[in-house]
Amino acid sequence: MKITTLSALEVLDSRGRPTLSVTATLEDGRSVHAGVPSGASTGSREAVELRDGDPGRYGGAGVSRAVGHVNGEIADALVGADFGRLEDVDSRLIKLDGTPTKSRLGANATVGVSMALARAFAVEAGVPLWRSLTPMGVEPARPGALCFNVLNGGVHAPNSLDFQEFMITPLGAPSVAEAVRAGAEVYAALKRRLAGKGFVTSVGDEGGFAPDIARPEDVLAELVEAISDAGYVPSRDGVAIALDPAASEFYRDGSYVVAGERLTSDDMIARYAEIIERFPVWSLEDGLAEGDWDGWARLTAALGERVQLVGDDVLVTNPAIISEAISKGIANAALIKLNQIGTVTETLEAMRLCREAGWHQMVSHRSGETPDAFIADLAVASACGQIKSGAPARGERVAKYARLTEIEATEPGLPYRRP
Ligand code: 2PG
Ligand code: MG
Repeated sequence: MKITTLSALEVLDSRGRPTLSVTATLEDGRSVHAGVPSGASTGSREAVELRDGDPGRYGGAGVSRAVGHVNGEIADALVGADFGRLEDVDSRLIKLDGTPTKSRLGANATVGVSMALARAFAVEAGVPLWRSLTPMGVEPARPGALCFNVLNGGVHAPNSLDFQEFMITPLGAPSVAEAVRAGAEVYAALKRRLAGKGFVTSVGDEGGFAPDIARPEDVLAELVEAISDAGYVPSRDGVAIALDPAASEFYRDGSYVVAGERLTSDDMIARYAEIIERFPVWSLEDGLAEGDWDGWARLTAALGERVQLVGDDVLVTNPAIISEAISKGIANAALIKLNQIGTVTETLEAMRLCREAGWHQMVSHRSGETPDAFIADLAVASACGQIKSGAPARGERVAKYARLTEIEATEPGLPYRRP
């Protein structure tokens, strides 16, 4: 596969911050695009998102240097070269950058190029992206766990809620289309409930409501009611709940600060045990902070049999860190975000390691998004069964659910995988 042009533009993401839009042209004139996502609650060991730091533009958040790298050095290296596989493109990018964290060219530059070129391979082969991304030996599948983030806190919303994401997962839905319907119906029921109690129903960065409720248990109680109001059963066979407290964000001086209370790792574990007892929570992401590996080991030992424990900030989609965590019994599932590692190939490698260890994987958007629905295809290709893409509302969030609905409609024979 050869490309004849490669270029990037500085465009805005869903938060109104600059990001990259990458375009490549194939030899027959067809073009492919990719939009680069951007996080707010980032892990410290993520690949480096290159920002200009020029206070005169976008308060320093411009990405013109990353854009320049795509249009210059990266285009020079890739345009006209004949690549047999995406792995060859990605290893070229990794070598060209030359740093362990992609800090020279910027992981925002490399991931945009890698995603665009993944699409170029699919277009050239005349197959959908998900088929072209499917690793050898994997049977692609529609994800049976769509995690809709219906209530936002933490750094994604300006309320007093410390936990970042309260997601509903219609695990009992028989199809993507029915899961989307359940997600939207519960979202609407939750809006009615919150409005009825006098809460504002404005939304956070991922489209979930952002009422000023401080205690996570109080939010969970509202969610359970909203699920029932919408006519579903709040359970692991009906509509269940997934949490991402994003605990690194409220870990201060060795304590977790939740609704004004200072808690130890063991207090947090006990609190989660109670939460799992009282509410239909099936998945808990970043329950403890990225640096608290001892706490994570105790959390995994205590709750790992009862609930999915997803590592995000602690693992950052990094194959080396995931391998270490697997060997140390830290978490039992990984969140998968392309821009945390910076190429599609390394992302697939992280997923392969998880599969081989019997770990689940949840493919994820970022809180800053574009309309690009790449992650929907990735979830199908990897057959991981799980995806989170924010609320069942707002264009940049629903683009991913819409893509899954489209894949389901065009390929009804694809197996439907529940975690
Ligand atoms: C997370 C993500 C996505 P961010 O913590 O899982 O929901 O947030 O992109 O801000 O890191
Ligand atoms: Mg997270």
